[in-house]
Amino acid sequence: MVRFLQGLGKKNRDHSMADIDRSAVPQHVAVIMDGNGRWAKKRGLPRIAGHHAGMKAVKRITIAADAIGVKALTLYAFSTENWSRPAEEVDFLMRLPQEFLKLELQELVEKNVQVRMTGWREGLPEHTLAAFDEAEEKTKDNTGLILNFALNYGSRLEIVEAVRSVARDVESGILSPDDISESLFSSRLLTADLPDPDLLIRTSGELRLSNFMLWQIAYTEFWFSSLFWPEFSELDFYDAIREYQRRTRRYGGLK
Ligand code: V07
Repeated sequence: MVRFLQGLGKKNRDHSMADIDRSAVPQHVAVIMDGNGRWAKKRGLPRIAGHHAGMKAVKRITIAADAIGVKALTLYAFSTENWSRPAEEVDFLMRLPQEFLKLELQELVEKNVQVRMTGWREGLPEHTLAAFDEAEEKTKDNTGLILNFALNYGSRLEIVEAVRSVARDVESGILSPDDISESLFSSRLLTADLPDPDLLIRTSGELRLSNFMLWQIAYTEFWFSSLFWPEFSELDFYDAIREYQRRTRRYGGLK
């Protein structure tokens, strides 16, 4: 029954890209790609099969975001908390950047996409970093969509590190406490070179932030989907975009 309804829904949304207002596309969309393990369990598959299917959704949503002119897409791929998962699962996850880039890097280069990472390099395996470094190098001059992977990222630690960096400058006399402003603090975060997200999407029905961009989401619109990440389609993405546009439309008149 659920399948049947989803199928119908898709049919009805066939032209959902057509009514997106291209002059009001969110600049930065951030996504918590949740539900890969549960998607696999539902099908009697191992969790890693869910992570693999999740990679296909990464490709789909990257193309969908690029197609409507989103400037930056941040995907939460691995949190600082995810290290507590079984070693076998962590090892598999750490090979996904390589696998994804082996399949997709050429097309990303051709599509003028710039690949970036938000997170700590320390702790990531050498092979993961090497794959990412190659992608970053090959796309560094691209001027299209910024495809930003949050990898080994956690927001509280990011904030603590920013506080440390400001405190060091105060201690050494470079800064006075009166110089500390919102924009100065933002400039010490890992996301200093990105605008704050305009829209945050979380899949799989969980209604939490899970230590993701706590400072940056102060004014962000939230969109929660009950779909598991591997089944999240470009049509679902465009639903989120249209709802974002509906919510923000009145600002022009009322702000
Ligand atoms: C990962 C697939 C998507 C669902 C969420 C968890 C599993 C793509 C990447 C990736 C990362 C960096 C990069 C290129 C690709 C990735 C991890 C997990 C750790 F430069 N998907 N994906 N990285 N999953």
